[in-house]
Amino acid sequence: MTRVTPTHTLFRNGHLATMVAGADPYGEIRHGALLATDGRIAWVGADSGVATALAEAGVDGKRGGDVVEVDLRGRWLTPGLIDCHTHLVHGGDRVGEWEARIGGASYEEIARAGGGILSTVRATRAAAAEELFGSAVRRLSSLMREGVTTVEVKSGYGLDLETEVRMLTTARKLGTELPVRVRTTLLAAHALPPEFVDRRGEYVSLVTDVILPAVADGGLADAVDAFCEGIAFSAEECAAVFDAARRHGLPVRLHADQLSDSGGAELAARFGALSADHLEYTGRAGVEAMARAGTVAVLLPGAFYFLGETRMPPVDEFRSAGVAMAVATDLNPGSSPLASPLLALNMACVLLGLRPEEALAGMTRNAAGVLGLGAETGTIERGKAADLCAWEIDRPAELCYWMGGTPSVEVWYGGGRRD
Ligand code: DI6
Ligand code: FE
Repeated sequence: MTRVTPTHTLFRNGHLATMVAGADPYGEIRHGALLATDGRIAWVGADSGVATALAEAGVDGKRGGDVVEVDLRGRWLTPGLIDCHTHLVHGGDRVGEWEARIGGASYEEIARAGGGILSTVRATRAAAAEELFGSAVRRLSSLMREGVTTVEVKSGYGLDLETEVRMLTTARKLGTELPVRVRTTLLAAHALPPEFVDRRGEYVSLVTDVILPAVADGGLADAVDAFCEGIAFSAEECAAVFDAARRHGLPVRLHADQLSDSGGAELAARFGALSADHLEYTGRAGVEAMARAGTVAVLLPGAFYFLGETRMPPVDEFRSAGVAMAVATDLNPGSSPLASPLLALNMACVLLGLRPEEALAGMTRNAAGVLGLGAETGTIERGKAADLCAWEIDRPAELCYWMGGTPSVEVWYGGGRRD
C-alpha cells in the first residue's frame, strides 16, 4: 500500500472575508490565517492561533517542515467567485444585431424576425466541436482572470439532440481541461427552432421525451432550465419540461419574468426550483412563492444594462421576504456580452441597488446554493474546497467598486496554485 503524504498550505499575514452568513456582513477575520490540506480547508482562524492549530493537526510548521507557506502580504482572501448563470458555449457573435439595436430596433423585434437566439443557433449548429471549445476557453479565461473558480454553462443554442449534446460535452470538457469547476444545465427549451414553426407541441415533446432523457442518461447535465417568456415558452410548456426533469431526477431553474410577468417566479417555486433568474417583472405573489419554496433569485444586471431595461427586479421585496439573491454575468452573445464578474457586481449595486456585501454573497455563498454546491464551496469554512482568491484591495467592498481596472488577484483551485 502506498501512503500518500498530505500536502499542507498555510496562508498567513492577510485578512479573510469568509462570506459565512452571520452578524458580520463579510464574515471578516482581520489578521486571519488558513490551513489547506490536500485541497480542502482544514482550519481557519486568527493568525495568533496558527501554532496551536498546526500542533493539533499534527503538522510540522517549522521551516523545511510539512507546510508550504503563502505570505498574503496584507491582501484579502475571499472564496473563489462562482458565476452561476452563463451561456458561454456558442458559435458566432451578434455584433451586427447589436448595431441594429443601437440604431433603434428592439431585442424582441429582432427575435421575432428570426434573429436573436436563432441566429446564434444557426452559428452553433454550424460550428465544429474544436471551434466551440476554443471560443468557450477564451470567454471562460476572462472570467477566471477575475477570480472565478466555479462556473455554470447552459446549452440552448442547439435545439436539436446532436447540437445540445455537443454544447454540453464541450462544457464538461472545459471542466476537465481547465482547473475551474463546471456545472452544466440543459436549456433545450430556450427558443422554438425554425423547423418546428407551427409545431410547438412537437418540439416540447422532443425536449421532454428525447433530448432530456438522452442528456440525463448520459450524465451530461446537472440541472434543467427553460425560458418562460412571450418570445419563448409559456408557463404550461415550461411545466411540461419540469415534469420531465423531475422524472429523470434533475433539479430545475427558470429564466423568469425577464421581459414580462409570465408567472415564471410562481412556476419556478411550484417546482421547488433551485433558482429563478432575471425577474425584472416579478410581482408580489412571485416573491412570496419563491420565499416559501426557498428558490434563489438570480439577478443578471448585464442583461438589464445591455438591453437598456428600465423595469427593476423587486430587490427590496426579495430582501424583506428573505429570498436569497445571487448575481451572475449571464455571459451570452445577445443580451449580455459581459465577461467580467466584477463589473457584474458593480452593476448589481449601482443599477439594481444591492449592497456590496449582498452582491459579493451573491457571487459566492448564494451562487453555490443555486448550483447545489453549498457544502462544497462558496464560503471559507472548514471542510470545503480551498477555492480561494487573494485580492490586492483595502476592504472587501472594493470588489464591487471598480469599473474595469480590476484589482490584481491570485487564485487557488482546491488548494493547488494554478493561476
Ligand atoms: N435570456 C437571456 O438573457 C439569454 N437567454 C435568455 O433566455 C439571452 C440569449 C440570447 O439572446 O442569445
Ligand atoms: Fe440567461
